[in-house]
Amino acid sequence: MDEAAIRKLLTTKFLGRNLVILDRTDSTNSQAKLIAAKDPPEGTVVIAEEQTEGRGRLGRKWQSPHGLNLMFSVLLKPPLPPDQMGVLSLYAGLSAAKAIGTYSPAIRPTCKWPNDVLLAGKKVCGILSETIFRNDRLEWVILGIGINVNQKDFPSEIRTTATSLALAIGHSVDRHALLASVLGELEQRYRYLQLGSVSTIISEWKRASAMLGNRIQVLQNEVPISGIARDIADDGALILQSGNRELRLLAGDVTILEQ
Ligand code: BT5
Repeated sequence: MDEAAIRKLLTTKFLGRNLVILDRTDSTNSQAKLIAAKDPPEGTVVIAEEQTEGRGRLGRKWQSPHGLNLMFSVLLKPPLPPDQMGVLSLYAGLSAAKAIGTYSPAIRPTCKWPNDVLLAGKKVCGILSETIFRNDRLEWVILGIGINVNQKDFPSEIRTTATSLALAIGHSVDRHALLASVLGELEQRYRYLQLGSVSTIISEWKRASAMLGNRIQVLQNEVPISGIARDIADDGALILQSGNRELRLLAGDVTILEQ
């Protein structure tokens, strides 16, 4: 990634104005956490060409070869109460989905609760949102975003579930432009977080979602719960109707059973 090329394309005021570009690192989220301790400007972005310990949720791995995809972390300080942290993954996924969707009218990226963006049912982007609290106050949010951009072949464990933007549209994509576009989409929606107007983000997320109204299965601590995905609450919780019970789920892995 070339810093000058990114700067030329950036339309943002603060997001990505301080850029840290690394060739090979453990995890951009871990690096962002170290940088957070040094009082960086809000909107600092850490990018890597390769991660040796790229992370998903619950200690899972994020796999990506060198130089083909986008892996970056954004440092933000949204004035959100601790019980609304669930909105952050939705906010980041929605912004990534909007940027990905500009590449072709033939593709329609959809958001899957809580942290995925799908293209034709396969994962093209994952979000890892982490927080740093000091004295019970939210100090930093680290939004880690991984997007499969130009990768054409995937390791066997994820071959049937992963896809890339290049695979979906049939040609490679300039990663600098996609990064600038995701940062633009994030910044555009950031004021809703600043104003505490999370419902605006949730409404937009719901319109971009592929799962509301559908029968799904949610895996929580290895326990499967199935039901109809009814709604997303203002704290980002999934409202699942399971039999005659309505459950509020704060985390889990969703499989869409019927659309
Ligand atoms: C995620 O976790 O999807 C969050 C991924 C966040 C990655 C970014 S990259 C920049 C920043 N730095 C980091 O260290 N992380 C963030 P989760 O929902 O738990 O999904 C993880 C699962 O997705 C794995 O267990 C695999 O099954 C699958 N997976 C791994 N790599 C993938 C890929 N490149 N594309 C699609 N699926 C993948």
